[in-house]
Amino acid sequence: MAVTLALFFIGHSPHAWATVLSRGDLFFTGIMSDNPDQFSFAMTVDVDASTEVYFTDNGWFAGGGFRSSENTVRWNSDAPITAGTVVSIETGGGATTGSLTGNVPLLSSVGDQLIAYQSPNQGVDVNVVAALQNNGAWDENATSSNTSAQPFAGFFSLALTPERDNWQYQGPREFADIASLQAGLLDLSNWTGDNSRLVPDISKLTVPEPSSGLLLLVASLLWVVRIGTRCHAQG
Ligand SMILES: [Ca+2]
Ligand SMILES: [Ca+2]
Ligand SMILES: [Ca+2]
Repeated sequence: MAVTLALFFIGHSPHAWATVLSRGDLFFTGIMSDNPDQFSFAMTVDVDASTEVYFTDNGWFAGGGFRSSENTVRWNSDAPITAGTVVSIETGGGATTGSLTGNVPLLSSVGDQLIAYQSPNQGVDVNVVAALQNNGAWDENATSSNTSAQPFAGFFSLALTPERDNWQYQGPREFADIASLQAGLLDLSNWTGDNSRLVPDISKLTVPEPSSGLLLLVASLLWVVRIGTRCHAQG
């Protein structure tokens, strides 16, 4: 019965284990608009198998929603992936980790953007998790394939300034904590921009394990409860 039920849920919930990402869980680490077009991203959390993220080079309208003339590809993790893994997606070359469905963005050397989002209902509802623009500051609106408004205000959307064909994160790859990892990836001084194509660096970013101090505290509390129970039984 249990096996039958498990099979039922596997058959009817293909995304039962998919990780829901928030802003701050995914960051771009490179964008190359000189052939072959390529971009890379990393996640700061472990993700489950069947985690899906859409990537598009469509711009974002000031009033919300995407322009629609460019490409969108859906990436699937296929298997669990540990935090800090860098995934590279190349036009015609596929993904270094996971698999792709749809059309990989064709990135323009006179300005483009990449927006990452999740959509449990295949594009109807859109939860933007990260955005990158290689066209200088975010534009007031998406009025061409080269322009985009900032999809959401604040920390997790990065405008690479000035406009360059290719940009890559070249800062530290080891961090003391998640906050410094996030800050490092969004610090423009850690990025290199060039109108000649750069060699992508997709080596892993080291993200700290969950606090060992917290695990120690839980273990200590369990020990205290156990001793307390024993004393009570003996008393
Ligand atoms: Ca290109
Ligand atoms: Ca250019
Ligand atoms: Ca575009």
